[in-house]
Amino acid sequence: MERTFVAIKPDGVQRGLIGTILGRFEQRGFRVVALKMLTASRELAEKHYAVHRGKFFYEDLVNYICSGPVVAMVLEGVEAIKTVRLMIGATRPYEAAPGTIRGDYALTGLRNLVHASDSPETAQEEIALWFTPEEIQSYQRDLDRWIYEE
Ligand code: FUP
Repeated sequence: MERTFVAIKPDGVQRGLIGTILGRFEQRGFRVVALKMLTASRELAEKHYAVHRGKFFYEDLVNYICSGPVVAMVLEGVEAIKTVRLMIGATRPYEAAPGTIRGDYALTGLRNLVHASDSPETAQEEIALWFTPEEIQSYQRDLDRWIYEE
């Protein structure tokens, strides 16, 4: 099993898409093992987007992620990192395939609704940045045997 970090960004919360976005991941079969709403501090946002520091869109990006409450979560499942990235779609929503979250609900760059870790290394870093170990639950569900082969 793999864990990945996902955040519904402020536009997703404002547009009333928390349930829709979370529901897609649940319906796909992922286990939600951590979940909280918070408004990211500038310090948290700068750490989260450290890789983009110095790029032309960095300031706007940090301001955007801090602009209102976000819903942060950790999802668990087989190939979670890759599969969740495929589910959210291309970074630029106008290039995101229909059927993806961005491709179905978003149109432009800095209103792309959702973030998801893009590699095992970033997943580990982002989970540790946004959650304490105590905030993450390990559990089994009876229905997992209908999602995963024995
Ligand atoms: P993603 O992982 O798909 O969210 O994409 P990145 O981590 O590469 O980018 C993070 C955010 O930066 C995106 F959500 C949107 C913004 N961005 C731009 O505004 N312009 C760019 O050229 C690249 C990223």
